[in-house]
Amino acid sequence: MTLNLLKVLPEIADALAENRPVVALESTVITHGLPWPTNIETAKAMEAAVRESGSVPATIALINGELRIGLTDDDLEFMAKLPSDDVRKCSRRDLPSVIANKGHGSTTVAATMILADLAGIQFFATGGIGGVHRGHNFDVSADLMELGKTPTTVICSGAKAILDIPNTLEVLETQGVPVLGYQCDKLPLFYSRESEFEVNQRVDSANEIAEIVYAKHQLGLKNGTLVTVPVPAEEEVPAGDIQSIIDTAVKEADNEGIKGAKITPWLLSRIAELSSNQSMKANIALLKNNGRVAGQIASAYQELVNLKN
Ligand code: PSU
Ligand code: MN
Repeated sequence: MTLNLLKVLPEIADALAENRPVVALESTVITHGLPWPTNIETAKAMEAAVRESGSVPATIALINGELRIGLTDDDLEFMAKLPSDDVRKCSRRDLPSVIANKGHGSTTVAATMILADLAGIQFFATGGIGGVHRGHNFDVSADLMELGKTPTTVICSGAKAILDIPNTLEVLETQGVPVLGYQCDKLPLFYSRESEFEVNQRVDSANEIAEIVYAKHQLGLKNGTLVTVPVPAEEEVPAGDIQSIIDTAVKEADNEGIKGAKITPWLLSRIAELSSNQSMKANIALLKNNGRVAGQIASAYQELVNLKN
């Protein structure tokens, strides 16, 4: 029933049927996270990075109400050029109405986790997850709840400092989500390689992550896993350089009364405006790097499963 709703690209359907590694990618970063043409260039570079590490990329979105698992180059360009008002930023709550209205929708971390899971894809690479908003402790991204109940492993660079990081970690703890640090002990802060907050466990290789995800699967636990990967050192923007820009943007958003689903995209574009190209470069570099690491983890997991069976 559900599977009939999904339109899976043949290359991805074949890979899944043959137990080859596949990595899901989200589309809100394309429609609401980055401007044209950086968005399409980055989306393609991320897909290429997944391929280079031996996995098949599956970018997820809704086009005319169809659930697309994998986009062709034409689909990607179509989504990347859509004015953000013509495409719904879809979290869990938005999926039914966009399907029913035959609308266009980009998927957030929460919605991408759901659709990847329905398609049988276990690993998903993105930039940053949503979290608890600073000064608005009831504005908690549905991403955090989704991580508590959908078994997708999300590979990202932590969360942006636009968020309340300690409270975001508290919610993840309550939701039972392991926060793993890929070759790091402290939680990465998107543009910056580390924060003052410790991850639950440091992991140094894709194999180590595969073992943890496999053990969780064997236990029958249905929650997700968060793997946090620091931005490559050459492209890092030190916290001191970006912090005042982030603080300004958060204050302005408050003054303008920006709320709900609009706040994350608003802050992202304001920070891009207020900062030099450096922040954009970090953003692109970490997305590509996360695609590469996710491809390695998905491959390691498949090898482990083959070995155990
Ligand atoms: N953080 C970023 N870039 C992004 C997002 C978050 O640095 O593009 C997007 C992701 O798709 C994430 C969503 O799932 O914003 C969270 O939005 P909200 O806070 O409204 O749940
Ligand atoms: Mn919110």
